Amino acid sequence: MEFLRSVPSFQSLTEDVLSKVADVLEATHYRDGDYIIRQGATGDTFFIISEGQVKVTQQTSANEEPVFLYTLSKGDWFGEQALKGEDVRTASVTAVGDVTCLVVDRESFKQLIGGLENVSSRVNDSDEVKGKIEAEAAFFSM
Ligand code: PCG
Repeated sequence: MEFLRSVPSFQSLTEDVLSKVADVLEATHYRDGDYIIRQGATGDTFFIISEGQVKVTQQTSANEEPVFLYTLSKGDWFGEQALKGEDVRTASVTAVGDVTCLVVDRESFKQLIGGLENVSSRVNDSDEVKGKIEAEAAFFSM
């Protein structure tokens, strides 16, 4: 609970919602180099980093090397893209050293976290990715 309360993006969640999140999440451990998420795979889980660091990489076309995008660390979260619209992972996420993530399933994410403005609209996507995500969102809301 204390950790969840300290996550900046969750500041606006009530104690009640936070304790529900605490009830449903599962702590999962990863070792250096483990793939937590593979781009292109389907996925229905949301991750909050409680220990360690992860690396986000993205391949923009099939014959190109993945490009390094970000390092995320304790208190950061990822995996929300596949829970909105299409369930395809838009980037790969790998562990850098030992990592512990708190994992939330799609249904709980939708009920408890998905409505947060700062979670539903990630600002750091490239225009290309943003366009793709918006197009998908528009398609699925028709
Ligand atoms: P998802 O479910 O597509 O799986 C990969 C995750 O990487 C993605 O959700 C985001 O949570 C996370 N991520 C972090 N930074 C970026 C970014 O710049 N672009 C994209 N597409 N995903 C990012």
